[in-house]
Amino acid sequence: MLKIETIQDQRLSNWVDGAWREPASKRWIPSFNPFTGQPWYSIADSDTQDVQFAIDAAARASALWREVHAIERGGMLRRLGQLIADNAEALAQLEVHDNGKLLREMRAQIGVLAEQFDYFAGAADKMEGSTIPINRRDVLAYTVREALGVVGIITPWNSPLYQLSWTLGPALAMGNTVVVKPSEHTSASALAIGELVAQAGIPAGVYNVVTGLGATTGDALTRDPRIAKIAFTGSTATGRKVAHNAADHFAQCNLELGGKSPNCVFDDAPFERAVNGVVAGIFAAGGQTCVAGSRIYVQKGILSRFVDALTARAAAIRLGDPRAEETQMGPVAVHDQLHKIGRMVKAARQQGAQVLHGGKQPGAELAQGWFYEPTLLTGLSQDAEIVQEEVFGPVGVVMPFEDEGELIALANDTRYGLTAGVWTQDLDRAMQFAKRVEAGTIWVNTYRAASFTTPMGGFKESGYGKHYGLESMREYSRVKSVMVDYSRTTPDAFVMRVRESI
Ligand code: TXE
Repeated sequence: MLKIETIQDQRLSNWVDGAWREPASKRWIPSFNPFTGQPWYSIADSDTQDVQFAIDAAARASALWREVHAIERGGMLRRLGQLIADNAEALAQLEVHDNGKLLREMRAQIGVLAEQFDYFAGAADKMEGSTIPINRRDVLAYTVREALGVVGIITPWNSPLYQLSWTLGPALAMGNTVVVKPSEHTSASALAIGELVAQAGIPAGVYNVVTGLGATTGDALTRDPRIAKIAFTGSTATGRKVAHNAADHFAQCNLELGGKSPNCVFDDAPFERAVNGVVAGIFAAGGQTCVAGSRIYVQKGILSRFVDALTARAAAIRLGDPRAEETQMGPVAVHDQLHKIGRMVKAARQQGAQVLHGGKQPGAELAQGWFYEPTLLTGLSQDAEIVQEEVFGPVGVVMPFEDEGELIALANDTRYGLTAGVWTQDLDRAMQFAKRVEAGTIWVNTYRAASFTTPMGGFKESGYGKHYGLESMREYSRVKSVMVDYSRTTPDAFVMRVRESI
């Protein structure tokens, strides 16, 4: 399997039909290590021909893979999970070099990914259909769930393996084949999985990776009529383009897009837990997560005490080498993203934001990497850009609220609807929040809790479709109804009537 030592300064080709394939385009794109700010390997800049070549392979393999018995498919996926566990350290190192995630966070995450493949392996042979009573003797009506065909997977740079796996598990378990277009900033781990897929005994062509830019490689993937479904994780703006392209050939979409999630603290919240939850909500992974709790609403009775505690915690966060055990926050994964954060904070300042902590890049010893300080702002109105738009960096905005009614209106005052958190000891209040806030996941006295057994996915402009759980097995399958007439008589009056009406 690819390892950091073997890919350093190398050109990585596409992984198609079970082997490395040089791109027909003959073009390459450098990929950067955000901690050093230096390029460290190149990926193929695939053109339409390269994408079509991968889809050809996936379409051919589709006919075979859907016929492999679900129990056998499950067995192969279980082996893939085991191989991921066996190679956890190498995969973790790849991700850390590619996007600056903390090494210890990646080690934990990859352990969970292995379990996740095991879960979907187990689900492969459990997607039962139903038998349906109908108004006719000796006719059996039943449903089966079958594979969709070729699924296109487009992933972003913030959690590349994680966001690949939440589609890959259910898509393969249901008998689909895939063509993956990882982010041009972080393609190594998706390519590395190619070799593990082969080692797991999964046939060539079931898993394919074409790398390249979104506007060319990604666009070509979403336009191909042989793609039955696109699973896209990324920005809302790109998600809209993907959905338009998919509509042209009636492909389904699963869109996991941006967020501007509210994390809301009532006066009666368990104080320390709420402080921890709010800090982790916005600063985990340097705020580069779709579920970041970037709007922090605090009830007026505890506002100043809570803000003091939060500011002290933000100030204590240790930035540094993502590989070091003591580091609590690594660099921003993508250089343009660093500029975006700086620009949005500057605009917020011009709109009157008070900076409680951070608000700039750190100096001296971290200057070579793409770092931004953990930042807390306050004093902004609800319509400020930074309150309404996703920063995708370590920037939280603290805002006061009076009562439950006002809070729910503020929490819902956003075009996004991915997640929301509430901290209170009042059960009725928590349940009202869960009922009235428009978000795909609600967290009560916790934040960021996620499990591959529980469906996750946004509302509103955060997208549609679900990851995780049996819900995601349904997401990558279609229902077929079958009616079998086993009567020995000529069609009765009922059937004739129905036939005439069709
Ligand atoms: O995302 P894009 P980017 C948000 C976040 C960030 C912003 C931009 O706010 O600042 O998006 O990040 C591919 N057709 N999120 O530019 O452009 C692209 O190559 C088909 C939130 O990285 O959405 C990459 O593989 N594909 C998000 C993927 O889409 C296209 C995570 C995501 O890229 C394409 C990431 C096109 N026309 C960013 N254009 C989250 N909420 O998790 C691009 N791509």
